[in-house]
Amino acid sequence: MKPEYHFYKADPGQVMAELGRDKLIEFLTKMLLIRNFEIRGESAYQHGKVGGFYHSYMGQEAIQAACLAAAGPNHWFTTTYRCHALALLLGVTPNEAMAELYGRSTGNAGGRGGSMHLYAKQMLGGLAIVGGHLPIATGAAFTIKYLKEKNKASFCFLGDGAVVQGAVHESLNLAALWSLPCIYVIENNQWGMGTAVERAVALQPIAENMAKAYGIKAYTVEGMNFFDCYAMFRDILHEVVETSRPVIIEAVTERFRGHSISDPALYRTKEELADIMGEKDPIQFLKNALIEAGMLTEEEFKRIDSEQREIVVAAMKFADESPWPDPITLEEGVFAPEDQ
Ligand SMILES: Cc1ncc(C[n+]2csc(CCOP(=O)(O)OP(=O)(O)O)c2C)c(N)n1
Repeated sequence: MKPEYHFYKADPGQVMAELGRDKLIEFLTKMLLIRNFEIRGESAYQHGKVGGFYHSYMGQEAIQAACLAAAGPNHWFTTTYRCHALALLLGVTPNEAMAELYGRSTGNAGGRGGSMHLYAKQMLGGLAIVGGHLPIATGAAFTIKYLKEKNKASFCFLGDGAVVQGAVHESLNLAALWSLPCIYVIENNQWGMGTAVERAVALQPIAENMAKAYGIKAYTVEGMNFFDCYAMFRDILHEVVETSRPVIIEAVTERFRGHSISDPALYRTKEELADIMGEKDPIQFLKNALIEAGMLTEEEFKRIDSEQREIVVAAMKFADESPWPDPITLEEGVFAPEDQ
């Protein structure tokens, strides 16, 4: 059973008026790029083109898309191994991202990092140790404060499974003690691998309860609702840069796939999935709202979707035709003191 959430709600009409049609279509397009990237990336994996792990962001697109729509890219960002969307939103091209999944030298990390380790100028990772990126995000918030940078925050996305990890609590404690402009976003997709959140986290709602322990504010939002996420990120960013106090957000969402591509997710029923992937789908939700508001037609939606599919298909071709990293470069980019 879901806990009693106190959701941050927005007026969709107000958000539509504020963002305007062009921006809304721009972010719907980005969400469709992410969706198509994940669908085709998975199929490339099934065809043996992608090695390692594959964690799909399908179902969660509204959260990071709305964050970027509200805050823009001029901040620090960190996330987990479920990192394709954030990289694409921060300007990594589909070609670079796909080539990284394929392990090619033209990839975003030269083919060394693979699916879990994408980067951008403002994105410190794509980091695979659960909870291990919170100290990095907190450190980024420290630099903002130390350098007295204005209108800048450190956004840190983590999963519900990470909140019981020690590094998470040490980070929150320091951020609260030192008043750091860090925005911790728990993307609660209900599962940490195959473990349901209520079997892993003792006190729920998560953010509301955790925040009390550190004397900071918490916000909870419906993570599949682009409008609510946008308004919340806009307001919180304003508050955080004014006060330099950290904040915890819980974005309640669903992942469409298993934990990773090798997880058939047998712990969920077909009915549950159909419910999540129907009208609750964040892309369908935004599409329906825009059609209802007269800002989009079904034909336009289909055209945008197929354009994004073509971009991703071209990225797969680019990746497939790209060279493997030269073995001579193996030691490049590796940090190790020379005399040891
Ligand atoms: C320190 C550490 N422990 C365990 C793992 C193995 N592991 C990888 S993902 C994961 C579950 C994390 O779930 P959650 O934080 O809810 O994120 P989600 O995958 O749902 O996005 C675990 C236990 C790991 N990578 N790092």
